[in-house]
Amino acid sequence: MNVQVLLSAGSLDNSFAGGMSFEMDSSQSLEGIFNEHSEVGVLLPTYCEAQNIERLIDEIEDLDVNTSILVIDDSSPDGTSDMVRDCQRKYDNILLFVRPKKSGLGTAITDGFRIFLSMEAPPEYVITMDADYSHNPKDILRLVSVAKSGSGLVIGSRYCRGGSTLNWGPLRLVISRIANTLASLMIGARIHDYTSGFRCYSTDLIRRIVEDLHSQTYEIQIETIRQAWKRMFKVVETPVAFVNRKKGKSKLTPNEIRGFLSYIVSLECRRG
Ligand SMILES: Nc1nc2c(ncn2[C@@H]2O[C@H](COP(=O)(O)OP(=O)(O)OP(=O)(O)O)[C@@H](O)[C@H]2O)c(=O)[nH]1
Ligand SMILES: [Mg+2]
Repeated sequence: MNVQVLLSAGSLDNSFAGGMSFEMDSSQSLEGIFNEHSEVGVLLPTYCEAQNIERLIDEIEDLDVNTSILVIDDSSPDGTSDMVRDCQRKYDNILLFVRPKKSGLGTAITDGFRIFLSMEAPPEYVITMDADYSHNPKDILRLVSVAKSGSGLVIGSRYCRGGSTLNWGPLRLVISRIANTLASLMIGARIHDYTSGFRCYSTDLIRRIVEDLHSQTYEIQIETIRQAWKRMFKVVETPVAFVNRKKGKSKLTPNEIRGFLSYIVSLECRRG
């Protein structure tokens, strides 16, 4: 059954009657229809992805899997939300959560988790992926199938055997490698790629960790692995090819890198 939602403030408890409430303020809105019994929720955080989002949604819809798509858009000035509204006229399984201003990838993912958990029947698995076409939507099926064999968290990995990055400049490669080395030293989860945003989470894992997620930006990627690892969930990798975005601009700014480094430093302080 598909359910229509149009909320601008209040708690999603009323409409979704799920296990967890999700409080919205009057500057936020949730619009669209969701598929009550989807197996896989696909969470797409967007900021200025108007050139990518429609094609990506079309390709996800073409997959042979029962999905609900949730886009978290931060009022992108390029009209990303309107593109998603166009897609909502074509498909009946897309929710759009609009926040008033750019508020960071970390909070977008955590808000998305909370919205899925507040549904009466949350999807069994949640995929997170970039909306810039760096991640191939066809890999979603493989990520889900690995998760089904008992992993709490499956990372679409660029750095394990078989994974790759295409068209990255040397600076980007160095930054990514340093971030991964630091994360590996701090967490030690025996994986190669801590910062990939292409993942499949079991809903059980999300439920267990969501209250402990406090990241504002990109550090969410390692915070989620740390929380999963601490709770002894199985964290595994499956190789993916990451293709540098062809359209739109990167949001990875020095500010974002500072957020990541201060998270790593805070982990070191807690260890010490
Ligand atoms: N809602 C929301 N989405 C964001 C924000 N920052 C980044 N995103 C989205 O998060 C995903 C990852 O951001 P990217 O800019 O692609 O970051 P990246 O993949 O590290 O960098 P490039 O691919 O090199 O541009 C994309 O879908 C972005 O649109 C934010 O503050 N809010
Ligand atoms: Mg990207």
